[in-house]
Amino acid sequence: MKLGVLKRYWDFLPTTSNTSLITLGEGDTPLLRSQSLEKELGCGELYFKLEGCNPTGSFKDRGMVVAAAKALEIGCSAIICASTGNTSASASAYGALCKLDTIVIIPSGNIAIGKLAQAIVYGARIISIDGNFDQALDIVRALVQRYPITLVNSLNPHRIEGQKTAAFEIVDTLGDAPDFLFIPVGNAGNITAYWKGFKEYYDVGRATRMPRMMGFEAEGAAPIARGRVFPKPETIATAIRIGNPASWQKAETARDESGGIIDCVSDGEILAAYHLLATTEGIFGEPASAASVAGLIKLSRKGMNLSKERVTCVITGSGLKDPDTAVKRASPFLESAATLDAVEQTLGWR
Ligand code: AN7
Repeated sequence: MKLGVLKRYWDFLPTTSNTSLITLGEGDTPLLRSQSLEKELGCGELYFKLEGCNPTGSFKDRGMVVAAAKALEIGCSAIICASTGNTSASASAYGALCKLDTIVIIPSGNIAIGKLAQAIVYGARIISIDGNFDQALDIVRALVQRYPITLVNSLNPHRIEGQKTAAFEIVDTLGDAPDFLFIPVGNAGNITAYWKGFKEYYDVGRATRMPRMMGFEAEGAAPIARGRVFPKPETIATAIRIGNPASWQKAETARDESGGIIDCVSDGEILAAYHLLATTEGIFGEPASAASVAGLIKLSRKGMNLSKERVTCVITGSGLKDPDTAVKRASPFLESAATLDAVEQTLGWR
């Protein structure tokens, strides 16, 4: 049975005797050994942490379960977030579970259809703004100053607490921390959370080392990599279409303390990695998730030697969230009359 993040890591989380043990079955996601890229790139060991296997299809559930439990604990009856999609899907699900009024503010036209479907079906109040994620987050930050409503973006420290459990799981599964962790970066909460998790496990002796944190933004939305705000971020990976990340400084700290980097990858590199992951490993991550793999491919092509290293790539969300990107990029269908003969001919088998 799935324990859920709160029960499994209770002692490492900001829990009290008044914290409800809610769960939708988040956490305990697969860590898969690569079947092809590992050899192709010459990695010592390569693993994928499949966060798309969480209940709403992304890593956000780990943090949201803690944020929702803490909102319940203080008697708050409403939660709010800005989102590029996955946070809104997760907030809506846990909001429904906890009977909280859930408000999500999303950038119009730039959220994958599956994520929007989730917020709709879970019953959130959805406000689509004519602006981007950064503007939505500014509005949400102002609203929570004025009204008694809990912010459930990763500015809420309980989100980070919950998300750090993914690092715990990697160490629990491998027996120690990997040498490198490759991870997509958008609002920079997740890289912050992983680093916190790896440090905490190291501090209590559950790991003998800590990984280098290798964060990757999209080239058109690369504020940390480029060292400047992107007022008009653009990328096909709408989940990480963020120009002024809330956890900017913390992500730099994770990078610097770990001896890692925060770099960026182009949309072309993201899509190539997205297809490669699906066609060679059987893993369907969403475009933003593929930024971690695109980053690994980029560094390996530049000559980085990983032959003695243990590498983990975080696949942050499910590819099913964004069917439009999948279908748009597909090669044209083969068309055929509805007969056995015609299909055989179309296949070139007769
Ligand atoms: C699949 O849902 O920001 O660096 O509002 O959905 O912690 O922001 C999503 C981010 C990576 C980046 N992969 O994580 C949101 C949102 C996927 C994501 C990220 C997101 P952060």
